[in-house]
Amino acid sequence: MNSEVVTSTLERLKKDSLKSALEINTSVRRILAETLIKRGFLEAPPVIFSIVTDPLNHPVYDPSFLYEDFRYSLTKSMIFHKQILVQEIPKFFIFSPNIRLETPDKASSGRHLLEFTQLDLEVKGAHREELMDLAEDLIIETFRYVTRENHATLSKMGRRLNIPGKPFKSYRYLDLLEKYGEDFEARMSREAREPFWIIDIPLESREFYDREKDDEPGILRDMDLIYPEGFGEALSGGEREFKIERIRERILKKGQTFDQFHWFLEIAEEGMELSTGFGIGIERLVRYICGFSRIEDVHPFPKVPGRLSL
Ligand code: ASN
Repeated sequence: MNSEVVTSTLERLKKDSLKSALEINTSVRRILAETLIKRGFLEAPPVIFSIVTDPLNHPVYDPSFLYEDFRYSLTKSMIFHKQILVQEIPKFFIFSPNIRLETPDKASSGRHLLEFTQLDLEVKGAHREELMDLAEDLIIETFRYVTRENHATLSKMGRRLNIPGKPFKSYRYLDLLEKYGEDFEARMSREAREPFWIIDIPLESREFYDREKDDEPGILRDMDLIYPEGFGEALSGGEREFKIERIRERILKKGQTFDQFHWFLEIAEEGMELSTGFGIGIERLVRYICGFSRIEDVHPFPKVPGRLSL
C-alpha cells in the first residue's frame, strides 16, 4: 500500500495539466533568458547556500547547517550576492532557487511554495523607472511568445492571454492603503484586467536593503508588480541602499544586528555604487499564464506549506 504522498505524487505526474504547465515553463524560461541576453545581460549561476542570505520582511523558519564549524543558510534570495556581483558585472540574471519555509497558513494563498525559482536580475547605475520598463518588456514578450508558441496548449486550458500595453498603471502604496484599506493588494488584483505596479512602499513593509527616497523619508524607491484576475504578486524589486552608513542605519531601524550581515557589510565598506534589480517568480508566472487557481499544479514535486512532499 502506497503512502498518501506517493499516491498523490504519482497522480500528479499523470495529469495533462502538469504537462501543459511544463510546456509553458519551458517557453517562459527560454523567452526570458533570450530577451535578457539580447539586451546584453550575462547569466550567472545560482547560490544555493551561503553564510549570508535575505532576512525577508516576514517570518519564515531558517534552515541552516554547520559545515566545518561554519554556519550556512539555504538561500532565501540572492539579494546580497546580486548587489556585490553587480559592482563588477553590470547586467546579469540568475534563475535562482530559493527556500522559504513559510508558516502553514500560507498554503491557502494558492501562490506560496517552500521551494521556488525566481528570475533574479540586477543592473548597475540604473534607476527604478528603467527596471520597471524592462520588467514590462519581459512580461509582454513572454505573453506574446507563449500565445504564439503554446497556442494549442493555451486553448486546451481555455486560456487566452490579454497582452498589456505599456506603460503599466502605477499606484503609490499609501494611496491604495488609504482608499481600499489593508486588503488593497488582493482587492485591486481581483478587479484589474492588466498587470499593475505598486510603488513607493513604506520602509516598515520592506527589507532594509531597498533604498529610501531622499525627498520623502520613510518611503522606498521600490516596486511590486501585481497580476490581474486575483493572481497577486508577480515581481518585487527596488533601488538599493549602497552607502555603508545608510545600510547600517537601515539595519538598526529594522531592529536587526550588524553581526547577522557582517560578511556583506565588510564588502559594502569597500564602496559600492547604486544598482536596481528585481525578481520574477517563475512558478507564479507559469501559474498566471495557465490560469491555475493553485500554484502546486505547475510543479511535479511542489512543496506546499505545512504539507509533507516528495
Ligand atoms: N529578488 C528581490 C529583489 O531583487 C528580493 C527578494 O526576493 N526578496 O528585490
